[in-house]
Amino acid sequence: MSLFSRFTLKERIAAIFGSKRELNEIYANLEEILVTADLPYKLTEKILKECRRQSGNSSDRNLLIKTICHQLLTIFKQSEASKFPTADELNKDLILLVGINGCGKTTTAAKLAAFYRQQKKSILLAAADTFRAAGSSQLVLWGNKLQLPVISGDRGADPGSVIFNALQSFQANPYQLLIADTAGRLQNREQLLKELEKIYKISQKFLPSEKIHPLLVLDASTGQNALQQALKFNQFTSLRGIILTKLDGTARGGTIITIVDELKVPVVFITFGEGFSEIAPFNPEEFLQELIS
Ligand SMILES: Nc1nc2c(ncn2[C@@H]2O[C@H](COP(=O)(O)OP(=O)(O)O)[C@@H](O)[C@H]2O)c(=O)[nH]1
Ligand SMILES: [Mg+2]
Repeated sequence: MSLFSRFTLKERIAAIFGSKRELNEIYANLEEILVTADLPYKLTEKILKECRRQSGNSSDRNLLIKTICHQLLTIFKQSEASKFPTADELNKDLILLVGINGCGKTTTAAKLAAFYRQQKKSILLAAADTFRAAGSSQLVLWGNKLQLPVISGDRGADPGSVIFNALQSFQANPYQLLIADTAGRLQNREQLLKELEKIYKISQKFLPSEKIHPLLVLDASTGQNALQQALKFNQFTSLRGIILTKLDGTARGGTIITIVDELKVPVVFITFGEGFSEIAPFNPEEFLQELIS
C-alpha cells in the first residue's frame, strides 16, 4: 500500500480531465485542488500562471500535470543547495530536534537513531525534554529498546545542562552522531525558544556550526500556521532541514512546499507510523508523484 494512498488529489485531478471542460474551468479546478492541498494561494497562482505560459491553450492533462510537478520539484531542488549530509558524511555531528508539542520529536529521535545505526553509525541520544513528566523517560525507554545510550536529566532540570553533559560525553567517546530531543510547548513560547537558543549556543561551544543540524519536526496535518512555526524556530536555531511526520494519517503534507519555498531548507526525512522503523529519507519525486500526478 502506498504511503499516500489516502491522497485524493490524484483522483480529483483525473476527474477534472475526465469530463470535457473549458480550459478556464480546468484552471479554476486546478487552483481549487492545489489550494485545498494546502498550497498557499500566491504560490498556486504563480504555478498556474507558469502553466499557462508553458502550455498555451493546451488542455492536455499530462502536459499540465507535468508542468505543475516540474515547478514544485524546482522548489525542492532549490532547497537542496543546503543539502543535508549523507550518513557517510556524518562524523561528530549533532542533530537537534525542535518543534511544538506532540509533533513527534521523541519518536523521531528514536527512529533516526535506528535509521543511522543501520548505517553503522555510533550514536548517543540526549533527552533534553525535562519539562514534561514523561518527556525524558520516554526517550530513555526507546534507548533501552534500541540498546543505545541516552544522556538524560530529571524533570525540571535545566535542558542546557543535559545538552552540556551529552556533548561532553559525545566528545570524550568515539560516537559519530548525537541526536538530541528537546521540549516543545505551545504556551510560554518565547521562553521555550530562548531555551533552544541557549541549547544551540552551548552546542557551538563544542562543535563548529556546520556540524550542528537543528531539524524542525513538523506534523503533516499542521495547516496554515506551519509556516509561522517554521519561521519562528528558524529565527532561534537556524534550521537545517525539516522532518515531516505522520504521513500515514489523512494529512496531505502540501504545506511543506510553502516552507521549503520560503526558508529554502530541505525536507530530510518523512515518518509514517509509530514504530521505530517507520522513517525514510525524503524523496521529492516520489512525494510529488503521490501528491499530484
Ligand atoms: N501515526 C503516527 N504517529 C506518530 C508518528 N510520529 C509520532 N507519532 C505519535 O505522535 C504522538 C506524539 O509523539 P512524540 O514523539 O511524543 O511527540 P513530541 O511531543 O514532539 O515528542 C505519539 O503518540 C507518537 O506515537 C508518525 O509518523 N505516525
Ligand atoms: Mg517529546
